[in-house]
Amino acid sequence: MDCLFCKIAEGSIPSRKVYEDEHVLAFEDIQPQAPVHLLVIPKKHIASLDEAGPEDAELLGRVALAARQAARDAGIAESGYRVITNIGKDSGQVVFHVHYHVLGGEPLGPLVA
Ligand code: D5M
Repeated sequence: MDCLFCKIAEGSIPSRKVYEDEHVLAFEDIQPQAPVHLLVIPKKHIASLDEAGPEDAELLGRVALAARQAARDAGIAESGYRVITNIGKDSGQVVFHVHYHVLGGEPLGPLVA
């Protein structure tokens, strides 16, 4: 499958990893939109949250907890941060492998300008 984040998960495309376990990887976004901008993915290919099934519930919980841990490790947990996932065309999703953006390090302003 020609999926950029699958290749990052398997290590054939490099990334700046900040967290990794058996199921989940977190790495720095290549086009940061905030002083801290991380991406957290399941290693399993799921195109978007809309494609996830009940069998993915535990895995997605792991992704959420990894996002929290990555935020703590990046030093943004006390001041606050945002976790978002884009789903489909109108959201602007460009990589079709579930990823949670973790944004922080400055006041972020409204979610939609
Ligand atoms: O966001 C997809 C995000 O993926 C976007 O913020 C850029 C980021 N990106 C794209 N290629 C890479 C690589 N190679 N490393 C790290 N980050 C990357 P979306 O929610 O799909 O719009």
